[in-house]
Amino acid sequence: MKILVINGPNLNMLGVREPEIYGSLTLEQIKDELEVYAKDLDSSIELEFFQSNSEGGIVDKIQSAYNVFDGIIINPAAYTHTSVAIADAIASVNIKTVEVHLSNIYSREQFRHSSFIAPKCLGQVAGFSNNGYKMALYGLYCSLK
Ligand code: CA2
Repeated sequence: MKILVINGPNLNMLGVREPEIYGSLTLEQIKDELEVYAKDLDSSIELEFFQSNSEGGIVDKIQSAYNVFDGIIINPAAYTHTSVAIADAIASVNIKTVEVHLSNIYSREQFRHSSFIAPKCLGQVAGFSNNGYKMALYGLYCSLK
């Protein structure tokens, strides 16, 4: 089972600033932790990680997943609240996708309460910091196996 994990803009800065909102782990540490979790869950799970600060880069990566990956986990970061292009890309590849947010976007500013991405997804996990990626992987795994 091949799963693509996509992280959007500024998430490469995790662990550097705002740990009270996003947790203290770096993106590299979140990646390492998810690799360990995946191996424990099922040794046949293969993860690939991708981070981009650009909307086009994320759209290109989603398109390239067509017929290659079984599932996608995505934290679209700020593009969650603005990107029709990423939402359309997810719909176009027909790959089961789970949206993840480190913070609880519904307890923050009003503009973070809406997601263009969520309606194209199997589900959404928000507010559980780095553990959200593990929760998303478990949900995706159960729905794919
Ligand atoms: O809670 C999340 O995971 C978000 O996707 C994070 C985005 C935010 O725009 C979304 O509304 C919710 C922001 C990512 C910015 O990452 C930073 C990392 C370190 C320091 C500052 C920002």
